[in-house]
Amino acid sequence: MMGRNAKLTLGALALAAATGAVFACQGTGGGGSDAASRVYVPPGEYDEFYAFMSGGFSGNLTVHGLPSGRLLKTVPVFSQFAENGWGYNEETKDMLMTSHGFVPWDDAHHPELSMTDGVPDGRWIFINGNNTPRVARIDLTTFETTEILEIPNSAGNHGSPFITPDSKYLVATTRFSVPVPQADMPISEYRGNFKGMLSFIRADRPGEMDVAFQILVPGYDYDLAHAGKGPSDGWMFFTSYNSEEAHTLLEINASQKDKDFIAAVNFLRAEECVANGTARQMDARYAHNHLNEAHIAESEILESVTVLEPSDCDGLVYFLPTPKSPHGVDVDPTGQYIVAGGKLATVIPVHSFERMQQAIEDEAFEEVVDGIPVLEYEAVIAGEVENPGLGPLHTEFDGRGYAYTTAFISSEIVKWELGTWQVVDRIPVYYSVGHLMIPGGDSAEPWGKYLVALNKITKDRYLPTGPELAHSAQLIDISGDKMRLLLDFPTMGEPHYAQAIPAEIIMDRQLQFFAIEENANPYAVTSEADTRVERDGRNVHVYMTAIRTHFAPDNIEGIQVGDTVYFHVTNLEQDWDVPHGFAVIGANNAELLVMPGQTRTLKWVPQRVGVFPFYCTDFCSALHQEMQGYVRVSPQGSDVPLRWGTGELTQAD
Ligand code: RUQ
Ligand code: CUA
Repeated sequence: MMGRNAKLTLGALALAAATGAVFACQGTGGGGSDAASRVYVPPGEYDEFYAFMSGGFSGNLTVHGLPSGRLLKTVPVFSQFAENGWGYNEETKDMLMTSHGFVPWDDAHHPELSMTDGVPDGRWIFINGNNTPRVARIDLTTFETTEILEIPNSAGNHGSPFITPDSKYLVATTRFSVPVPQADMPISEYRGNFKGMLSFIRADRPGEMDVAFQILVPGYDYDLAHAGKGPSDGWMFFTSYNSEEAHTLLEINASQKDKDFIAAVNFLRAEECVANGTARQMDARYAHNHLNEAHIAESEILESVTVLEPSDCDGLVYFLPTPKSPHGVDVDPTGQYIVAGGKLATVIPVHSFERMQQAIEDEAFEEVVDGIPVLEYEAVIAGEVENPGLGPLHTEFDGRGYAYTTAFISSEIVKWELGTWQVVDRIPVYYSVGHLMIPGGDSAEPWGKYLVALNKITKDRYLPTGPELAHSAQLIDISGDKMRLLLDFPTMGEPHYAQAIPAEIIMDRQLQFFAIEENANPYAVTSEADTRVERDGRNVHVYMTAIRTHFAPDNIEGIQVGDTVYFHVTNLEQDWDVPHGFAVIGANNAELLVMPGQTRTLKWVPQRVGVFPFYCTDFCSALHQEMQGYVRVSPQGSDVPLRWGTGELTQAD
């Protein structure tokens, strides 16, 4: 009963925080007089950081500049995106294939930059799909999703895609335990029969993401993860809740115990056990998709996966008792401290990696669960941060010895000192903050100048826009002793997590156009002389080029109702920032947006007789409006010959 009452009180506080009542007396502004100049990026100048925000239920990733908060780009990942044809055009739709078929949506939570020596290096950014378990790689020379791997034996890929300091592995955990392998069984038989899975994915070989091994663990809910670094490199830490193994009304039934666990996994030990033949191969079905050399998606279904059980591989997994339904787990820049965000805890527990190793050596075990030793809390804890705010969730670090934790219920960021565990500052945020982000703030070397609070509830912060408001990010200056709120800016979808990197690390690596002589698309044409239309039964292939300011061919005749027409449009431009678009009336997918030097294909099935225009959708030049053409569609079986061209039409043989 006690737990239940406590929860009601927390609920009431959450409501108060959400409506701003808690902080009404403190005002809702921020900054001070020079806040505007701190975030002002004069026209023509660049932002200092790229920030990558997850798009939550949009399935996308958005790119913002900091400190301005300006939206620079939306990168479609687990979604179809009509703005540029991603997931609609013939070259990219296989990126969204899964073992469940075509799945053009997901719930994207945690962007994670690749790292070298524990520091973000700007090669790639990864992001998870929560719902149909997937991880994606985005290439940061093109800002394009180039690879997606489905995760087998997983349900709710939340704790993902946290990466090792050398980018060798990223991890993926199952939030929901399920029967492994999947089976038709009563839900009431959850306890002991449903299992969790911790997946290690080889991440440092583009185009070859691969589940290196999975670790079968008890049927809890595995929530988040972070890799060790420095002395703790070689370990991965995962939070879990529901160690009660409840299968219904988790809000009550999974909050019974004082402590749940952080699972500490020695993945170097896992590599040994796999090499020793301790693992087994398990049947599975999961998709691996990537853009090949021709920049075309290839999708394959994989059929087996390597699974390790802790009871067969001693020293692989240890449980660290952690109060109370922990959510985030964050490792400080030195790699010594492992910080948990116990959603319902009254303190922030901080474990010591050194003490953990000692406890393992001393066998200071409370018990052993499914072959996994549970270390004594007192033996591993380094300290507890008192008075951390209500509902601590996530922590990041500034590299100067301070940690910053979000408090969801009391809507604040709490700054505290590593080692003394003393709270040194706190600042209200608006409202109900989930993640926070400091550029490099989960790495070995944070760029600790700004902090971005990613807030769940917006309420009165922006002009109202009906029932749904944009989510709100808040930029906070952390360069001094006191945190200062500088800026609010709206975000797309629900940004759970974000990461940021100094602009100079990636801006000079940007690809400005694709070299036309390297275009390996089988339907590419690299000169207008080669443009043509070919009929193959009911399929018609249009080999088309676009250059300022015309398409070739721009007139096509001899198409028939019931044909499937593929417009393969090659953009012949070899210059930066000159995409051409292509749209045709009645296209029931999207337009194409074709980058310079690239080929993209739109499928069109004309339904009626007539003469139909197509046009360029991207304002590419002064005569962009002239960039148009016609397709003549005749009845099925018509004797109108297949002809195409610009000016006089050429006829097919
Ligand atoms: S999770 S706050 Cu994926 Cu914390 Cu959103
Ligand atoms: Cu090409 Cu507008």
